[in-house]
Amino acid sequence: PATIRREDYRPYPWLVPDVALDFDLGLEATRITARLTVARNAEADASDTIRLNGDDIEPLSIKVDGEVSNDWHMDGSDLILPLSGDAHEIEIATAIDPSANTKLMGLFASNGMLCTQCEAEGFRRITFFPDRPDVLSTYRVRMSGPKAQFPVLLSNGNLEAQGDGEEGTHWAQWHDPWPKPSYLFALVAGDLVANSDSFTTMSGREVALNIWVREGDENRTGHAMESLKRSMRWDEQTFGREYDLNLYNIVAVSDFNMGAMENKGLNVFNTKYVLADAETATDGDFDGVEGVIAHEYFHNWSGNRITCRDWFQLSLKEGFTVLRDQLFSQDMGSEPVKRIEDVRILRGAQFPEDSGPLAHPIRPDSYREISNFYTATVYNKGAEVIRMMRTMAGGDAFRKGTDLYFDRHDGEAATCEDFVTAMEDGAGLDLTQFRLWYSQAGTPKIGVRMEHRGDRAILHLKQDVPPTPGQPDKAPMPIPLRIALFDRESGQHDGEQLVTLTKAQESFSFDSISSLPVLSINRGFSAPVTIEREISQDDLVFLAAHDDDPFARYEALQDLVVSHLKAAVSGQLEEAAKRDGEEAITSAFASVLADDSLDELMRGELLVLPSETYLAETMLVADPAAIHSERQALRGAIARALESEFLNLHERAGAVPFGMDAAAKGARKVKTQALIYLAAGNPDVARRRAWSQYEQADNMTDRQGALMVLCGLSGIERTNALIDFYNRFQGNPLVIDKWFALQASSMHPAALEHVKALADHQDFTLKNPNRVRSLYMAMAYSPHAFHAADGEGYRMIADLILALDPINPQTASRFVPPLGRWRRIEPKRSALMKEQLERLAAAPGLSSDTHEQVSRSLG
Ligand code: BAL
Ligand code: ZN
Repeated sequence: PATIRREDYRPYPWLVPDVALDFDLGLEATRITARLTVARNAEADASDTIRLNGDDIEPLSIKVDGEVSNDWHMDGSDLILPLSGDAHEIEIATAIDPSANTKLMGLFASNGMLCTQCEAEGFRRITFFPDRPDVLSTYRVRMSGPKAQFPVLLSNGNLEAQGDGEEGTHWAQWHDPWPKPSYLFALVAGDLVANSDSFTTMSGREVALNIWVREGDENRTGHAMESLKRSMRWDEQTFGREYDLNLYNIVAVSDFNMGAMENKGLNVFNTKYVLADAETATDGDFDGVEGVIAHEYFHNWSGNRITCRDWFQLSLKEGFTVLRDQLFSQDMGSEPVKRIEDVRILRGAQFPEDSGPLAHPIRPDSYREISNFYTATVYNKGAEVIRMMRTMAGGDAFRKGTDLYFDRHDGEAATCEDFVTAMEDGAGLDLTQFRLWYSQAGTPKIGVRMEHRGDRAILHLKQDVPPTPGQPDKAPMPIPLRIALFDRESGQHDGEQLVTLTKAQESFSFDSISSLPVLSINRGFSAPVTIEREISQDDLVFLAAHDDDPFARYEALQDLVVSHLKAAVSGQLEEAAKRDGEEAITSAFASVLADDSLDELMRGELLVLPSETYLAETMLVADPAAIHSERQALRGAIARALESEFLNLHERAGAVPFGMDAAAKGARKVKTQALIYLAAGNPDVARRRAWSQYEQADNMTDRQGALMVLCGLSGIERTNALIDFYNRFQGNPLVIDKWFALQASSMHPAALEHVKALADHQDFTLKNPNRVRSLYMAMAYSPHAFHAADGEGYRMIADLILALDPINPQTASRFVPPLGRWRRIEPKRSALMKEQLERLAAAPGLSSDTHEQVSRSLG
């Protein structure tokens, strides 16, 4: 398809106030009759035709104002109808085969049920429609189908009527009173059971809550239900947002491209983000369920009540909703730990995007396939940008800004500009320069130097926003940095301050400072930037031990490790200097292990080494093999020096009984961390400990942690644990996904061979996105396997893309970005990566999704 540009936006010439849809349901044949009332849009240029988008469908019959029309034509896959009057009724019939819909966009079959996914452009695969987010309609949906096969019939809004039909059929009619764009339409028909509950809103309205799953899964929906109720209460208390229907349905499906979808009143979820119990889900899975349930719920206001004018504004709803779910999870658990996890995701997924060929601003200027722009940049950097506004405004003023935004734009399809303006008016900020965060891509690099003169400390800051595709020159942006100046003697500071760098270079002076302080900067990760500070190893050790901002403390430890590993990987580190570095890091880790003031969750975070991907990101050109071996060597050195501490930690944590409280979760986290270190320092001890942790586990967190460590080691324990795990959980797809992923991402030298064998396993299928990701995404993001020196990892990913693309292009295109890193990898591997991209580019019949990613990656 052609490139679509933000600047070309025009309002749609027609309003479509009402839509009536009639579905005659069947897994292999579903017939749809759509009736649209249309009226001229006075705010748009007049047109004597109407363009209705279609994709892979044909009109079976068309009526205008009740009369059969033959006066239409197709323009590509769009339907064009002449319309002469000011208002009309259009009726169109289409038919589709949901069982053949392997793209999982539009109406598709999954495990004998029918369900929909319409964001971003799936509705056009059901019927012809102005499939764009600024056309808002109320929907009435009638569906009928065989009662035995589809006892449950759901759509958006409220159930108006239902009844039995002829020959074992039944029907239901739903009405959604809230005008919505087509991407929020949903329909589900299947044999499902519900976990039902209710919630009383702040104005005293009772809302019925249902989580629909396949029979047998209902006892694993308790955590999702509790998370939903907590989200509803939190959004009332924190953002003043109340739910607006008397019914909230969630349906879990096992074949799904995304994590979940916020359709009005009828969320459709990947089972991965609904089903959880201690036996089959890790603590991380529980957190994932809570976060995604909250995210989709929060969309009811940030996304549904106020939607996006066009898809360039995607971050308006996604960035804001990610921020809202992050703040919610911070409030539900440990705020600093959640912040560290979110920054780790940003650095692992978004920083590489921002520094590579796919870099784009959080509000992109052009696209060919919008599905390629559901990115970490739009979501996670988008959240960081709004978080910066909150930091600059303060919590209360920020709330005034969001209140104004919700009031002003309720019921509209809005823009990012609308949000920023509401924030200016409501929170009292001047965001003139700040708007650059919406238009400029690239992660700013902040140079930091501290100077002491007389009784003043002077902080010298400079910023550099690197060039990105299509944006060679950047203007300086406002960078809000929370800082503290520590006195070396007392280990204290006089209070945190916010400095905002607005120029390319700027100095900030602080009075009454008697000696050169130790600078703690970007506390809480107040700006999504890279800090390049001139700082000694001693000062980092100081901050790693003393900083009272937990994020900054974590960061000091990370910096200590990153600077050491960068030097080690460059090969410029003398043996003695290497030993000094290892000793400094070891002693910092010893302090972390011994610090009684830390809770175990935080200790667990502090013990995580920077990922190989993040380390590569800090280097202009990375050698993945050198990074892997130096990182493992450092881990081994720490582990050998602190073996008895890690053994003690493993034992102490192992004695904590199972529970879902923070202390028990923390114990599980450090338990597996201890095993990871022991595996690097003393594999024999680790193997025995891991096997016993595996065998004795009464929960998935411990079991998976032990299996992960065993997967990276050789020996009979590895084989036995893998066999046991498979047999124990056979028939539970989400757990079998783990079994695939643990092997594919393992530290084992033969990981790639394991992936090849697993691709032939009876349980492997390209038709299920979770399964594909569990094997191949795990491998593509495991640098050790993906970057095999002979290029086999690259070949395998390219082979996968070619095999998957005809089945599910949206999921296939997601595998291109790892290959797109080729310019930042050492020359030999770089050439092999590029070769695979060129092979893909030359492949006939590539989908537009994958083609766009491949050509941008080579461009
Ligand atoms: N809107 C797509 C899924 C999500 O971000 O919630
Ligand atoms: Zn979302």
